[in-house]
Amino acid sequence: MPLEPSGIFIGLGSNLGLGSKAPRDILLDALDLLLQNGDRVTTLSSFWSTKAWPPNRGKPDYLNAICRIETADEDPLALLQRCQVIEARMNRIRSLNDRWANRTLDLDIVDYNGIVSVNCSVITLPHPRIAERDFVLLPLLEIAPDWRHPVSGTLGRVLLQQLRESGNLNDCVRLD
Ligand code: A4P
Ligand code: MG
Repeated sequence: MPLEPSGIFIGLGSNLGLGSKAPRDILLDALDLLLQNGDRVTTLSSFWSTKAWPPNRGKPDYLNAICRIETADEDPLALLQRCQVIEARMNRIRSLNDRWANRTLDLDIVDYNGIVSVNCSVITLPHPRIAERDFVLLPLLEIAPDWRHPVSGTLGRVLLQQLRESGNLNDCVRLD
């Protein structure tokens, strides 16, 4: 049975300030810039303070959130490009030698209306590591409690429970 389109969800993350801006200011600016691009933010999760993954590498904690948006177009690639322009405006620097480098802003398209595009070189939908990440699932389930993984059809809350049972939790604290 085909899944109902689930909406467009963007993951926001930051573990590095920019000048006088703290990660929280950067995420708020990013939401503003999404709006200025015509991407209407309809729902925003809480902000979560999360331990950097992979663990034990001395990286600062992240601030993570998820928003649901509505776009004027129906084009995931165009959305990715808009997200990358926003990342660049926040001085996102991609490190060549550290895959998990600290970053001022990471915008990931977590789910685009349930589209599945596995192993595409430019964009992978849904984002490939959702099921392993409580820092994605926790805020996502806040705003979409009945969300299902577009590939497996498994409920997000079941994926979270599986993470709990495997002991692979990341220490996430919901902020007010
Ligand atoms: N790309 C492909 N598919 C997508 C998509 N669905 N959304 C491409 C966004 N981008 C997508 O991304 C690498 C390439 O993936 C891009 O060229 C894009 O075209 P990137 O943003 O340059 O690099 P990245 O962010 O390091 O990669 P990725 O895969 O987004 O990394 P992750 O898996 O998000 O890991 N710990 C905590 N606590 N919180 C975090 O948010 N984030 C990361 C980044 C590591 N540890 C973390 C967190
Ligand atoms: Mg990214």
